[in-house]
Amino acid sequence: MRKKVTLVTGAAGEVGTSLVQKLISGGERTVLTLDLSSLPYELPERHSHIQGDILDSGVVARLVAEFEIEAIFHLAALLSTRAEFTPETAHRVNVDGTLALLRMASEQSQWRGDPVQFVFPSSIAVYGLPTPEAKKRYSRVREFEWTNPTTMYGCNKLYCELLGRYLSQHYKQLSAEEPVMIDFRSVRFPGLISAHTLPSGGTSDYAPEMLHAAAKAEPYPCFVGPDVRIPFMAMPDAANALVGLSTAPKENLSQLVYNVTSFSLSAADIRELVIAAFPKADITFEPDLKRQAIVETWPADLDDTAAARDWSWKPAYDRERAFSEYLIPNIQKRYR
Ligand code: AKB
Repeated sequence: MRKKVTLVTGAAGEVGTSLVQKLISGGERTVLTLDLSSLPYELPERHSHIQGDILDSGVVARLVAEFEIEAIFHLAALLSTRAEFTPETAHRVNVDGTLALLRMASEQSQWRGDPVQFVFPSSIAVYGLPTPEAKKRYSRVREFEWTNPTTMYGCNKLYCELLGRYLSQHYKQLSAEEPVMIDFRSVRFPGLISAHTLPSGGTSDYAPEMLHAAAKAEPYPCFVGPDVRIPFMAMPDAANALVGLSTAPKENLSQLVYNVTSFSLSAADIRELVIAAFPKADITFEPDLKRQAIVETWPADLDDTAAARDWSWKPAYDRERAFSEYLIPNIQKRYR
C-alpha cells in the first residue's frame, strides 16, 4: 500500500516553509516535501522529505512508486529577476517542471478514479501594464485584464495557468469515456513579505530586503524609486490563501485562477513604515532601471473580490497588523 500524501514542491523556499508548517499543524494531512535542498526545518515523524529535482523523471517516478499523491502544492520556481538572467533555465524549471507534475497528476487522477488536486501559486507578474498612465488608471486589476507579461517568469506563470486549465477541461472534450480530470486551482500572489526568511531572485524583494536590512542595522539602497507601487501580503496570508483555496468546495469555485492581496504600498511608504520601527535605518533609493521597469508594469493593486466571494478569502494581516503584529516584532526577535 502506498502512503497517501500531499506533495509540496519547493518546500525549502519562503512560501514552502510557511505552507508546510500550516499543513502539518492542521493535523489532517501527511506531507511529502520535495526540494533541491535539504529542509531548513525539522519534519515531525510520519511526514517525509525527498531531496531532488522536479526535472528528473526518476524523481517523479519515485514519487508515484512510493506514494499515493492526493494533492500537490507546486511551489518550485525561479523568480522574476533570476529568470531574466537565465531565461531558458527558468523556462525549464517553471514550465517543463510544472508540465511534468501536471502530467503526473493527470495520470494519478485516472489511476485513482478520483481527481488529484493541483494548487498552483501564480503571480502579479502575469500582468503587464503598458504605460505609467495605464498603471494609474487601471489601479485595481481583475483576473482577465492586462495579462500581457513582460518577463520570462510572468510568461511562464501565465502559460502554466493555461496548462492547468487545459488539463482540467480539455481531455473531457477529446475522450469518449469519462476520464477523471485534475482539480486545478491557482492564486495570483502580490509581493510577499516574510519576517522569517529572505527571498532570492524576485523583483518585489526590495520590501523584505528593506525591513531585514534595517533590523540588521545595514544600509539599504532600494533598487526601485520611491513612487513605485505594487500590492503586498504578509507570508502567513500566503499560506492561508493556498490552504483556503485548496479546502474550498469545488462547486463554489466559479473560476480556476484567483487574485489575492492585502495592501498596496509605494517604496516610499515601505521606507516610512520601516523607519517608524527602526529610526536609524539607512534607506536610500538607487534604482536599477531594469528591475524598476519590471515592477512598473505590475499593477498598483489587485482586485480580489472573486476570491472573497467564492471562497471567503480575506487576509488576516492588513497593512497595520502586518507591520505592527507580524513583521516588526518577529524581525526584531530574529536579529536581536
Ligand atoms: C517576484 O518578485 O518574482 C515574485 C513575484 C511577484 O511573483 N515575488
